[in-house]
Amino acid sequence: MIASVMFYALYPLSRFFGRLSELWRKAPCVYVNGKEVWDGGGAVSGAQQTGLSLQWHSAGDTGPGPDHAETESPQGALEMACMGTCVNDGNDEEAASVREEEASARDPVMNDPAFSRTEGQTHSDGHSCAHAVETDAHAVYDADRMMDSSLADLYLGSGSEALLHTGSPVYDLSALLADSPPVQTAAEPLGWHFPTGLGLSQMCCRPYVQFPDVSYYPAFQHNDSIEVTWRVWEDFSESRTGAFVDAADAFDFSIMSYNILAQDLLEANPGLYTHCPEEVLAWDARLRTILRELQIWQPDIICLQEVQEDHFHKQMYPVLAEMGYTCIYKRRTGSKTDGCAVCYSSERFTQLSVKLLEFRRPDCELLDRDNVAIVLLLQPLSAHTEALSPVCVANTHLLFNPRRGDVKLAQLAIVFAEIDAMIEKCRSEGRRCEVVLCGDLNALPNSPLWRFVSSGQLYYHGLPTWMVSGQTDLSYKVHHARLVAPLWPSSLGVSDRCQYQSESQTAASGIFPVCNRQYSHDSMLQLRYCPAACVRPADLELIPGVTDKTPDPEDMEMFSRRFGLTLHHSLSLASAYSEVRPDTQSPAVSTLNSDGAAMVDYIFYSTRRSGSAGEEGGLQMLGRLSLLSAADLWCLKGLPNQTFPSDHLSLLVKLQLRSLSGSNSRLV
Ligand code: KL2
Repeated sequence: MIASVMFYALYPLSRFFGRLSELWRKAPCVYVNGKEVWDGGGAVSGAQQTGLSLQWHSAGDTGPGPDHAETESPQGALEMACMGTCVNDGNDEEAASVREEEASARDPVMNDPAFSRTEGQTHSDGHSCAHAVETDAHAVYDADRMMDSSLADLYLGSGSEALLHTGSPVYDLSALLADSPPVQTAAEPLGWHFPTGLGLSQMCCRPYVQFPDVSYYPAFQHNDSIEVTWRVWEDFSESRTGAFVDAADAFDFSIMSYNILAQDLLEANPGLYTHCPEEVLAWDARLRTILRELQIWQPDIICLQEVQEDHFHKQMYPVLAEMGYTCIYKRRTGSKTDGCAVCYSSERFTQLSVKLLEFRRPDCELLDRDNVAIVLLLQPLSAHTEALSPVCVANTHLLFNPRRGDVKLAQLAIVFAEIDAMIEKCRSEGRRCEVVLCGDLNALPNSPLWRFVSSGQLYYHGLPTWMVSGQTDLSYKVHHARLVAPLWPSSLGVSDRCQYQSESQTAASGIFPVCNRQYSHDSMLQLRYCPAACVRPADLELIPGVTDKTPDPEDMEMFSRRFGLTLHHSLSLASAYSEVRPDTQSPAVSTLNSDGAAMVDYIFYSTRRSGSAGEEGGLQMLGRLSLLSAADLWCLKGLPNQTFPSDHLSLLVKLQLRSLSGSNSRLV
């Protein structure tokens, strides 16, 4: 009794004195991505980074709130409490892998965890959180356009003025998000961090408040520096190429790609989120955080994936419409309840045309999956609208199945064909068209699929289909399904240059006049030299002059000319994000779950190939919101967490479209 009375009396007192004495004593320095953003009124500490994990609280939780922000922290609500390294035990990797394959008639045994090849990215690889706090020299604050000044104030807290003048402060999403906490466990004690979930149990923690003689934890060392790693705005506006462009001749716009994790998919794959406390998985909380993130950045164009139909129509669309967006939604075919959405600011763009693509083709055996895409042609609106090229925006979520690179490539080819058709349409009107390709491609950087997008060609002949996306390593398998020409039947109407073929072209090519597997004799004859047909079965009896026939080189040549064995597209695209973080060289990831982490989301934009004519064209990247490494994200308890509501991070870039000096500019 006496003990508890003393506890209740002493606890608030000790907190009070603790806070007071904090102001007196040299407070710990706070680093955000290596930059000191707050020294608590004390002297700058020379101490360098320690391992850390993060603790943040709601405004109500920590006490600072708006009126305390000045004295407590410029982040308003960001508090650091626990230090030490979060070394994981490495035992949970297998346990989490309970994914079921997407309906795959041809690959019924899909148990391999996706992303297993992304070495060093899984949370169980013993990464120390110290990796997460290396410095980021690229953090530059860019208030221009990305948000108005009132937002900036809110975002950076009341200290933003000072920060703007003293160096390179960074965006701190949590400050905004925390100001009305979407998810909060009421039971969580102030400043204490009790990690939950697999692999996080060994995270070292320490209390925010020190209890003299009561704490089991080591005393707080005031010369310890505390570092916070965060997503920062990386400014490339200085390094952009080409001649200086008068602001009046340029149209800057921001575009976001974001897989928001459909609630139905989350619930269908609980094994992927075993590390998450229940409250961060609740849809209501995630919705609030997603909308808040959109409100913070207000991208001019938003490309969303995994948008559940009912959630979009009932909950997201009304808010987005209120924010001034026009939205296009396309649900996946079949029984899946999610789809893609593109929303654009009606003030900044007007729609010239739109195409909703379904990749499932009933008459084509290969294309039997339910993924979709949206391809839009948008006209930028400004005082010089007529001088601005339209922008073709494509948004897709390609098939997940790591084994089915063949399907992914065919789906992607349809997207490219549609983009090509839009470019052609512009060309016929004497206009150039720029391109932004966004989405979750379910393929890793440097994978064949990625290289195809980036370089415009892919020699695919003989490539095992699992290798296409780089998500998994199935090299131990004896039998591999391989890519052979033709990748898809000509009845699809898409050539291996990823362009729509007219019916007459399709007929002229003479292969597979119908896609319902009723092939004419002539069609079959044309396939006699395709690589698959040239494989000699091991047990084939040798009958001289009959079964020993090897194709004559000229015929083979003719065959490979017809089926180039190489896939092409005619765009020149650059990826806005690189596969490593520029500061730390650690792999940047865009998605993370219990199975691992990887970069699968992209924003590609059209560029001019260096040295090509029409050098003045193409889009320029002015900046982007940095990604994080897997280690960073595990320090934030993985994804989704209280701040990042999906198992993907949003990608956000700012691009510049230059107006044309004449109508003779060439197309991409
Ligand atoms: O990887 V994703 O998550 O881009 O975030 O895209 C797909 C997967 C998404 C749409 O199909 O649902 C997830 N194992 C794990 N995740 C799966 C599986 C699976 N078998 N099937 C679908 N998804």
